[in-house]
Amino acid sequence: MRAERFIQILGADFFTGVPDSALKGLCDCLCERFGTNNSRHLIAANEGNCAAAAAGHYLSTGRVPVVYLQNSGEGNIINPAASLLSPEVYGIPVIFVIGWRGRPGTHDEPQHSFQGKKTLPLLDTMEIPYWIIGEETGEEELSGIMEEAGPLLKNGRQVALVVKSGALVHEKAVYRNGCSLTREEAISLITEFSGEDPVIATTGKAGRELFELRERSGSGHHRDLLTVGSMGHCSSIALGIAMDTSARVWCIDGDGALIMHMGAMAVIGNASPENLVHIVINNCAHESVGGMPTAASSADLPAIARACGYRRAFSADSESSLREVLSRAASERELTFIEVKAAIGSRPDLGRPTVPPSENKAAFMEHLRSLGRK
Ligand SMILES: Cc1ncc(C[n+]2csc(CCOP(=O)(O)OP(=O)(O)O)c2C)c(N)n1
Repeated sequence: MRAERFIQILGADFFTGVPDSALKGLCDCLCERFGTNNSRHLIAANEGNCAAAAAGHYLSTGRVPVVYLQNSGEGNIINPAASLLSPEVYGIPVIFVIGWRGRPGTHDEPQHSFQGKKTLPLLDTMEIPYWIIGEETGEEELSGIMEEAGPLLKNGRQVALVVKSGALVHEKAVYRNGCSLTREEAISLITEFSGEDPVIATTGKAGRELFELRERSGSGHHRDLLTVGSMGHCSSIALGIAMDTSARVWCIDGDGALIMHMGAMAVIGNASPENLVHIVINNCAHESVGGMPTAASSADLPAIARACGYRRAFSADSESSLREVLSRAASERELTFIEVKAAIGSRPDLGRPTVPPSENKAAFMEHLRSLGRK
């Protein structure tokens, strides 16, 4: 179905979400039609924030909002769904549109397969009725679903449309930001300076690029934890490691992920491990799922880091400036934040990690042991 028609049939005037590759057609259509971060369309920090913003919209307009998310974000909506939206609390109607990665019977990455199996059972547990939308779902069928959903929404219930990959189509949007350094070039430079130190990469293509760089150089994968899922948490994983390990720990974050759980920065700054280097590849986009904008374009990330207690915070936008700050980070021991202003994009032939997460974990732990504890 055309995403445009899907939006019309839902009949909402407010959409908020975190972008998803399975919902790319819908995300591109919303960005093109409404822009972002205004009263019609908000790309929020995380899916829980979307549920809350949707509640705000309902409270002020009485109109039913739409929250879109990848099923990875289901966990993030559980708390507001249970303690804010629930008919047993405020009873706020919301239409969830959930991209279904890891759908049973299809092949997907390990971080999606368990969540894929639990997508519908979680909705059952939350007493949220759902309908499945596939390529075969026509406009009439969707209109029928919305008619069925109407009385539930009127009674302050939430409903979900669980969307199979590619069911909603739209012309592919291209997102640009004027930067030239690529994420892959930045990661390659980081590995020049990180040597044998552990590297924690964020969810999405950053980890895939790191994996391929190590493949190409034949240097093995034992230094790297790829954080294939758990978006927004790589800096907290790095914090947990840095507090125990004597080696310098390099965290390669993304701006979308950083913003998703930005509260971690306050805790990292407060704990201030002297051996942590927190690098954010800032392309102002959720590049891994299509390039839709994040809120980073209006945020001064190094200033936020400094305000949170990071001892040093830098910004680099070229190979030479990045080299300079990486060399400082590698030679001094102080909690350091580095923003790398990067282009939106990646190689079309970028592969996926061929080492399963369990093997990655075992080799990584062995490597950490060899580096010694604090
Ligand atoms: C909780 C959760 N929500 C959404 C996703 C889908 N997702 C995977 S990567 C990604 C974009 C990450 O953006 P950013 O951190 O800026 O890194 P970039 O892709 O730009 O390198 C998203 C939204 C996810 N994996 N988990």
